[in-house]
Order: sequence, then C-alpha cells, then structure tokens
Amino acid sequence: MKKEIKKILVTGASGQIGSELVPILRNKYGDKNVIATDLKIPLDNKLFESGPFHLLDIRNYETIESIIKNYKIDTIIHLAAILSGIGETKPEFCWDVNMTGTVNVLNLAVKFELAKVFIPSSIAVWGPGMPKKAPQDSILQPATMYGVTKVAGELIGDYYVKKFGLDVRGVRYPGIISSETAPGGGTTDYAVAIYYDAVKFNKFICFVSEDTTLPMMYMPDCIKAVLDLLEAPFEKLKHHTNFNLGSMSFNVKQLVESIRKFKPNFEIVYEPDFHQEIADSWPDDVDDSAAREEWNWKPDWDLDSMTQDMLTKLEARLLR
Ligand code: NAD
Ligand code: AKB
Repeated sequence: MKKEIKKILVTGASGQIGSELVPILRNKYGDKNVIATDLKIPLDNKLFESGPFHLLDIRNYETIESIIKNYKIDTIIHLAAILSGIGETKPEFCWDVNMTGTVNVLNLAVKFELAKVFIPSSIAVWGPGMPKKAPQDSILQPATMYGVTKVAGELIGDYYVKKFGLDVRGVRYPGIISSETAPGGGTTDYAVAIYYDAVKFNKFICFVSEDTTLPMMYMPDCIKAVLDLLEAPFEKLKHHTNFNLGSMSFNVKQLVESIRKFKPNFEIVYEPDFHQEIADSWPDDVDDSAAREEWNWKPDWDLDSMTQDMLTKLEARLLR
C-alpha cells in the first residue's frame, strides 16, 4: 500500500538547496509538517520562523531518532553533506559526514518504516575518461572523495530498496545555480559567484578556465525535480537512487556571453586553481532519458532565461 507523505524531516536545510526547498515544501505540505534541521542556523530568519527548526549533526543517530519519534516523521529529505571543493581539502571529514549521515538516515528509515527517503547524488559520481555526455548506466570511477561518497550513497540506497523494501530516491544533480543562499564549497560554485560579482563589481575572477564545460541547472528546476520524483509512483521506477538529470550545459565563455547580453561591459579574469582538475573529471552533459521516461522529467529554464532572472533578483537585493 502506498504510504503518504505527511511529515518531512529535511537535513542540511540551511544550505543552498534546503533554504529554498523548505519554504516550498511548507507551502505544499503545511508549515508545521516540515521539520528543518542543520548544523548551523540559517542566514534567513524565515526558515525557523515559518515552522520547526532544530540544530542537528547528521552524524548523531540518537538526535535524529528523537526528532523522528517526536514529530512522527514519515519522509526524510537528506541534504546535509560536504561538497567537492571542501571535500578535497578534508577528505576524511567528507567521508565521515557524507557516509555516517547517509547510513544513519537509511537505518532509521528502516527502523521506523518511513514512507520515503530522498538523497541527492551528483555529477561527481563520474571520473576522468567518461564520455562527454554521461550515460545513465555506466562504470563510476570518481576522482574525488565527494564523488566516492556519492557513488557509495547511491549503491547503499539501492541496496536498502532491494534488501528492506525501503523507498529511497535520488537524482544526480548538476551544478545548481541560485540567488538566495550561496553554495557551500563545491566546484560548480563559480557559476553562482559570477552573477553576484557581475552585479556587485561588474568583474569576476574565475577559478576554472574559459573552456570548462559542465552540466548546470537553475534552482526552480532543482526543486521541481525533488517534488516530482517524490510524488512519482514507485512501480513506474526502474532506477531509484541515481537518475541523471539534465537541464543546460555551457562553458564559462558562453556564460560570460550570456551575462554580457545584459551587462555589456562585464569583465572576466581566469585564475584556475585546484578546482580545475575536479571540473575536468566531470562530464560536459548527461543523458537524462531514464528520468524523462520513468517520471516525466522536463526542465523549464535555459541559460539566457536563468541569467536574466538571476541578475534581476540579485540587483534587487544587492543594490538596494
Ligand atoms: P550546501 O553545502 O549548501 O548545504 C549543505 C548543508 O549541510 C549546510 O547547510 C551545512 O551546514 C549542512 N551540514 C554539513 N555538515 C553537517 C552535519 N554534520 N550535520 C548536519 N548538517 C550538516 O549544499 P547544497 O548545495 O544545499 O547540497 C545539498 C545536497 O545536494 C548535497 O547532498 C549535495 O551533495 C547535493 N548536490 C548539490 C549540488 C549543488 O550544486 N548545490 C549539486 C549536486 C548535488
Ligand atoms: C559541487 O560542485 O561539489 C556540487 C556538485 C556538482 O555536486 N555543486
């Protein structure tokens, strides 16, 4: 029998995705039915004024368990993680947070017979030598600790689907671009920072080279993917934890050209650092036909429509 989504626990809710996802979940499922948690207080007070917020280290099994019991949680959206840039400077820490957190969430979901668990994966699951357009089902040989934890997270999630009948779902997000909360230390962060600096300084120093091409996605599509996949009928899913998710793919030069359509004097300087090697190990694009077939995935945004929206929102906020 299908289990309904009624009470959702969101981990890592103060981060780039969580801070925009939680308000939308609260609109859809009710303010008091979405319990936001994070190691740190969100920058925007709205997140803890609009509904329950708890400080939670995802490595602490007992605290997660008490939140699940107290609120009668039936669904977990597990966003707490260490991303690729920070993960490469602190690999042991990245393994600890990403794997202990994921295993805690999955074991508690089995123990309390939860309806659903959503755990995002990433384009970081691939490594050097992959085809430029990454297929859905392929060998995964990541070159970063973050990527290793994402592959392991997909595999253990799939194991829990088969072994325990737990409904675990996940997508391989590309780089997410957004205007509300700055990203938390990833490689694709340049594609967000460029908009902030375009608005503030009309100039950007970029830590990857101009021909670096990566798959990217605007936040409204990122959120649509969580909501759509969570609602998709389980019996239609052949994949579970590892859906490729396409939207747009561009190199930095194309991103700069898009910004110059709105800010013709925008300047860019290239100073590649350690992020270059990580970016070079990821695909340029992904084949997302499984997501399109199994749960009707379709993105709404392209590069120029995103650029216009990002610049409008950031100008309204940063130049007030
Ligand atoms: P983020 O870094 O902005 O947010 C992660 C949050 O997790 C932060 O608020 C941080 O305080 C919290 N956190 C870190 N350690 C914690 C711990 N021990 N206990 C509890 N909370 C902890 O990341 P995001 O961009 O919002 O990413 C959310 C998820 O989506 C992650 O799993 C990430 O791998 C995945 N993802 C993100 C992107 C992207 O471009 N943003 C792309 C692919 C996948
Ligand atoms: C990162 O760059 O680490 C993330 C991701 C693509 O997973 N944005």
